[in-house]
Amino acid sequence: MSDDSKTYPVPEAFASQANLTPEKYREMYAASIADPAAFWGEQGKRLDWMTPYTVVKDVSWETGDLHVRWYSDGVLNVTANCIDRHLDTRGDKAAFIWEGDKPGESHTVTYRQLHASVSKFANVLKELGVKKGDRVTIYMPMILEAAYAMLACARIGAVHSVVFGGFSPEALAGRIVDCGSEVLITADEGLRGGKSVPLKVNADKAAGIAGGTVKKMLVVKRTGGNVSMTEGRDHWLHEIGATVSADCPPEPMNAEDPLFILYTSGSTGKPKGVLHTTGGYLLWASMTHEYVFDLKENDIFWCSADVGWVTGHTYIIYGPLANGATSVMFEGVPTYPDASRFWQVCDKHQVTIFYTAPTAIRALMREGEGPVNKTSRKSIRLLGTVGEPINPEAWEWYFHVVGEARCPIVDTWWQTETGGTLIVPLPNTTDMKPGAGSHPFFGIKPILVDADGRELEGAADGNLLITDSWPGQMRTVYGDHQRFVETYFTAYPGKYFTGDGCRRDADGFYWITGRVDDVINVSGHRMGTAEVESALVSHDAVAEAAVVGYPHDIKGQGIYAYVTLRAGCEADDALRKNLVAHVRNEIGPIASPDLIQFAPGLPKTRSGKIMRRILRKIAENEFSNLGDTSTLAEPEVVKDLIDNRQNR
Ligand code: 6R9
Repeated sequence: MSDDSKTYPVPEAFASQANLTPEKYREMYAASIADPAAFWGEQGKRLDWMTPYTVVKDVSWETGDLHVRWYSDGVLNVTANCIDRHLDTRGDKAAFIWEGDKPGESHTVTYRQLHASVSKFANVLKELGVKKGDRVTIYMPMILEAAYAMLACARIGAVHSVVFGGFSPEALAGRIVDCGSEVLITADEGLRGGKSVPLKVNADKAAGIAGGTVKKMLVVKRTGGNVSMTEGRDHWLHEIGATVSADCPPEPMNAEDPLFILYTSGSTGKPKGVLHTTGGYLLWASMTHEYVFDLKENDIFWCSADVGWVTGHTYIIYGPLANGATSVMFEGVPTYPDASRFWQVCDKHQVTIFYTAPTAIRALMREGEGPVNKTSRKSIRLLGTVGEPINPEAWEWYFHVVGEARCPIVDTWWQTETGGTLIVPLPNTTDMKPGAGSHPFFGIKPILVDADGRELEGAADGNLLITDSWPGQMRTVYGDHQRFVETYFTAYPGKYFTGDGCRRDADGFYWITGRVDDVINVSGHRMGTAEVESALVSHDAVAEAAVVGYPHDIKGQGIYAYVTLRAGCEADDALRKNLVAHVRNEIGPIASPDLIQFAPGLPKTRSGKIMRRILRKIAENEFSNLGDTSTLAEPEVVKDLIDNRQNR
């Protein structure tokens, strides 16, 4: 359990060199709230504009006329900001230090080299016919070409949609079709934890499922594994790359032109294409990266996320590069070849700021202190976490064992939708409470409300809303503005509903308590229960399925599936295995159910709605207090569910 009263002061050695102070934070925060247009007008100057903006904020959160625009008459290019403007002063500085899956394989890319590689890649895309505004899907392992591909799109004004390399062909195809992406960039194979991932094979299957949408496929050679190339459609990057010039001027983009789409799970329906635009997003990425991580010119920053998630977009690519920082890009996994890999990489590259997910911390914690203690970690001065609430035990371990009580921890709360961090204990501005997201970033006004939308004052527990826009906010759901309005602005009109529950303690610290909708957070990855359910019912044996989360030691939440079978189907372990394989096939390994319970029936209301509250309680092993079950159509199904529960 979290303990409100347990606090740690910022370690002295850190405090004495920190960029911020509590006073400075208070002053800037007050200014950002008192006059947002003036504050953001000033902050916008951290970017280089081809045409400066005169309008700062043009936002309405009224459901009838919902629009979010920042710096809307400004013109800029993201890569001019992330690369070109650093060339004079940082041309020979490392932009990326790439560390391969296999220890010993690493290399460094300077800003000047990055400029050449991205320009070439952009010219390759032009050769393939990609134009400003076109959508390009990127399905790649964690290799530098993934970064080049994203930046090449931004250079010519194409809109990238990165799909995590662990997603299945089905999931990839759905995302390709949704945004009408005619170009797909992939690699022959990925490499993770010593195993190869058949990306090109998956991409071929996805192109087949997407039925003619994919006109061109650009393939990067990573492993040299054997793959088949479709004549006329598929091209090797190294072949076209050898023919194009390394000169590609950055395309002038309006601040509100789309930069990328990133699909994320919600409580209903298929994943939505979260759309971010050029100016406001880049500003948010850059500013949060600098302030949240106390950034200095000589830092070596490492965010261990995958570029397939928003954390990779903002804190591997856009934030660090906009700030001219050096960042580590890691192809592998925390436990390969063994559980000290993270810390060995920190020592090897002298990482100063390390940012990872609670699920990785818990997995490493399970291996004990040995793998940590055999490394030095002296270079590290700041630690960060993201993706899910961090339990105090994991926080303490991260602080004491990994950071030797020397490094503050920034627990960054944010979402794909928010573009970058919104709630965080900014370094050296506050005492730290293990597990607390703590305080709002500049310009962010969080409030807590009860189920009826009444604002709660003081110490309270409720739903977390944000009351005003910030530049990094998503602009729409790609192709479905109404869904944007309905998902985020309808339950509490005029305010942004985060989908998260949150507690504010008596000292004013915010503690994120987790999703209050039908989204579960498995190892920091968002899964809509509806997606897993629809994958399950697409199996011939399944009549009906209901999926809920349950507490899981390492993953944070595990996936618990209740399944009713069609008549004549045998409820046995073979079918269980079969269903898990089916879901992996439909969505990907991250959606694999951890527990499957076969049930003769599911608890439903008389109007036929599945009572998830009851299913959640049983999955959590808290069935002694199921609340009111009198509205159930068939109350007796509950007894069977309890008797046959899997989570004992
Ligand atoms: C960045 C990212 C967003 C959801 C979010 C919340 C959970 C993220 C958290 C956290 C507690 C943190 N979440 N960071 N919960 N403390 N520091 O993860 O984006 O994949 O869209 O997930 O993750 O529930 O609503 P995304």
